Amino acid sequence: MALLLHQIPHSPYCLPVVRVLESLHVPFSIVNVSNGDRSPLIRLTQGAYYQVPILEVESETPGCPARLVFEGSDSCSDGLDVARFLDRTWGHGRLFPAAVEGLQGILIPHIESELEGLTFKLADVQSIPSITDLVERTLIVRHKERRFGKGCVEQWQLQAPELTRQLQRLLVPYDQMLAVHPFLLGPAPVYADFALYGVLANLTYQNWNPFPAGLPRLAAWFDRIRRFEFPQQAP
Ligand SMILES: N[C@@H](CCC(=O)N[C@@H](CS)C(=O)NCC(=O)O)C(=O)O
Repeated sequence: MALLLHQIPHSPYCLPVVRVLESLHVPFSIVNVSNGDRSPLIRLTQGAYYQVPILEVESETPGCPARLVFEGSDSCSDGLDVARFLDRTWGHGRLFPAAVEGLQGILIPHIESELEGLTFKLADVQSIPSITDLVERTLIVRHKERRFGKGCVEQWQLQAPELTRQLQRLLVPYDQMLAVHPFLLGPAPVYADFALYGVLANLTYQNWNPFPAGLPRLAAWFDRIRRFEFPQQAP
């Protein structure tokens, strides 16, 4: 089954998908999307979606159209359509084990809202000024300002030390969880680990920011999750 991932390389929602596919030994190809121009995604989904990630799963039956998987495509109420598709198709239930479904239902929204709400600002203040294409940079700033108000990127720059302190505080419980297990909820990673990897890999992408200080178990876990491979299972 040929698999294409439409992504933005530093996106906190795409980094987990790449890491999950690698750790499950699933071959895939990547199409990088411009952050400032979502028109290829709009065309691909015939107007249904403009965000990333989007998975394009080519059918093995000649003439059958490719299947597209993105938030909302499978009507998952938690927005985890892509992650749950990966789990059903290649994960053998290891990303969403029934025993920790409730815990993940609390953890993943915390990671994708509370943590991501700080990490994306710290990443943006590093990444946006480094975009060399004037039009792309201006469109991204405009997109941010429409949502967060004029001058928001400059404000986040000034607030960066305080945002970093808030992030460190929010990460303390994650560091504590790792005192008892090598991964957040047990001996092997579940999707919450990959979601947390996504926000921290976005924060530290291309050394934009250092890994948050004072969290030694989390730092050791980050090293483990970025190299983790699931044992191969018979299809
Ligand atoms: N729950 C979705 C989240 C997707 C998402 O928020 N994607 C971001 C990537 S950084 C995006 O494309 N944002 C652009 C926008 O909202 O305009 C998923 O996990 O697939």
